[in-house]
Amino acid sequence: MRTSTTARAATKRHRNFRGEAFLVLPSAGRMWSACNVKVRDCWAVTSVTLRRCLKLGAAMAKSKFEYVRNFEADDTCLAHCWVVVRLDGRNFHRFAEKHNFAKPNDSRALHLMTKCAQTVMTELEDIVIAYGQSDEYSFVFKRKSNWFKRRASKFMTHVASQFASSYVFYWRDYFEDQPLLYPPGFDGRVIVYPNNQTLKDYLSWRQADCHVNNLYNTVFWALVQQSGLTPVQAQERLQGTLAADKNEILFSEFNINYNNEPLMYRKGTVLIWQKVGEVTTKEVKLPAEIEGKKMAVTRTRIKPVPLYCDIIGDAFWKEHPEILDEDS
Ligand code: DGT
Ligand code: MG
Ligand code: MG
Repeated sequence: MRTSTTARAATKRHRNFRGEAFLVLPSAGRMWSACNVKVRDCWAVTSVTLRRCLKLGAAMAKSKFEYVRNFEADDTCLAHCWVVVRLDGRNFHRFAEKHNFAKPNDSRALHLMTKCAQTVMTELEDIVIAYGQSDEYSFVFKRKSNWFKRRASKFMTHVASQFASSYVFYWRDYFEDQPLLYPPGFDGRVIVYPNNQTLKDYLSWRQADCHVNNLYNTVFWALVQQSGLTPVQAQERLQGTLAADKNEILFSEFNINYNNEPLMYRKGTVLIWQKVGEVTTKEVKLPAEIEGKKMAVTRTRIKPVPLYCDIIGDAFWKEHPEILDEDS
């Protein structure tokens, strides 16, 4: 193929998702695809066609429509602050009913949420810790992250879409006998915290919320499922009661010591990066006498690991100082 010297100099080689090579012509950024030419088809493309593409590109670069870019809001998160993205299931009251979630806690649903959060941490960049309970998960990006130039909309939409697609993708691994009846959705918000104390207070607030709701729900459903009260009667019975009263009802009427309830229900799930020894089997190449044999090989990887523990007190932060490290 013969092309003009200018066209050849400015033309770049790229590959598409099928691995096919393309020549990308220099034109206005978003119009590139209109001018792409497959390398293997290049013999059929005349320099006239290329020149036409270049003219179109130049025209688009100076488009009178370009000014609309200025309407895009600047949503850069303040430098050196913690960026938190919190997701919450949309109308999960209904979703839980329709999909027969166990009450008040369905361990399949909670583990699926955690699997999705692990996927988010692994696929996206710069998340140092995540915390989840009920139908929500919070993701904390490191203070000095420059991912997508710290644009809030990029953080939020990437987290929400990765989480939602994972929820559908992994559904069957956790709900073998329960088909997914309709696509779930998640809302997202971005909150910026200026220092370690406000970030720790944020996470404490979410964990305190988990505790208050779970204690209430545990007694509420015990009254309904075991004492036969209607939901309205159970609600009336619990009106005005304090935490101590609820603990007492659980213990005296249902022989339940709330402190012995599973930690995942009482504390929620914390995800942090930890070294994990992974055992894999590998075909051994050498030496010749054991060739073809499989051997167990242990490799160390860093993965988001779930912990079910208190994050309100200082002990957790003293044990894991790297999370709040200045340079994390
Ligand atoms: P929203 O967030 O305003 O769209 O509305 P919802 O319905 O998602 O309300 P929200 O987020 O305040 O509360 C979470 C709901 O999800 C709550 O009604 C109970 C339900 N849920 C979450 N996890 C479980 C579970 O493990 N078992 C059951 N039965 N329900 C759960
Ligand atoms: Mg919700
Ligand atoms: Mg919620």
